[in-house]
Amino acid sequence: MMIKLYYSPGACSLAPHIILEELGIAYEPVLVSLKDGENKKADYLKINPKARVPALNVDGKVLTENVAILTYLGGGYPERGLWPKETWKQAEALSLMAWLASSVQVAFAGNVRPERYANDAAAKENIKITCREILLGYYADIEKLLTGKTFAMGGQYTVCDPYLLVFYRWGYRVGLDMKTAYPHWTKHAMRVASH
Ligand SMILES: N[C@@H](CCC(=O)N[C@@H](CS)C(=O)NCC(=O)O)C(=O)O
Repeated sequence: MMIKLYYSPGACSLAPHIILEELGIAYEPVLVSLKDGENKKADYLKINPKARVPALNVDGKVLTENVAILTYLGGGYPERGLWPKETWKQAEALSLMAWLASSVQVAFAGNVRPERYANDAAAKENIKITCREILLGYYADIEKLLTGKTFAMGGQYTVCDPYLLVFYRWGYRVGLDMKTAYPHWTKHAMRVASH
């Protein structure tokens, strides 16, 4: 099997990147530098017309979206135990990942790149402020979710955990004092980093 992961340092592609390393399977990491705009170049658009990372190429077929890639990697290697066994737990993992992708990441993007959603200066400023408030609400939800838990799904480390680490690291990018504000999430991040 030939697997390639298209990634950019620090981007949300970090989650499948960590999982590929943990699975210990052969794969080729392909750098698509977002800061150099490589995701918008013709060569990459042929791979992912959405111009985003991550993208996973498996034997010539391309999968995009973290939720799908993480589900594929977790569920595709059940013996590695990175994906819940019970359907209900799987649905819970999907629920968390879908929320991270469709709500938390979108609020983050509105805070750091309001130009994605508006072109008027006052509107952009307003989106930035509003999305920051929404993001802080979501971060508080994550702190609550991780309180009293070893990993996001409970005792089992799953593909959801490195996905949460992405947002933990991004907290610093928007100037949050993660250690002080989110002690349970901080412990979780340290557990994930040393897993
Ligand atoms: N919904 C997608 C979002 C992917 C996404 O937005 N990736 C960012 C990096 S974290 C990106 O490629 N941004 C490039 C850009 O906006 O130009 C997913 O969850 O995979």
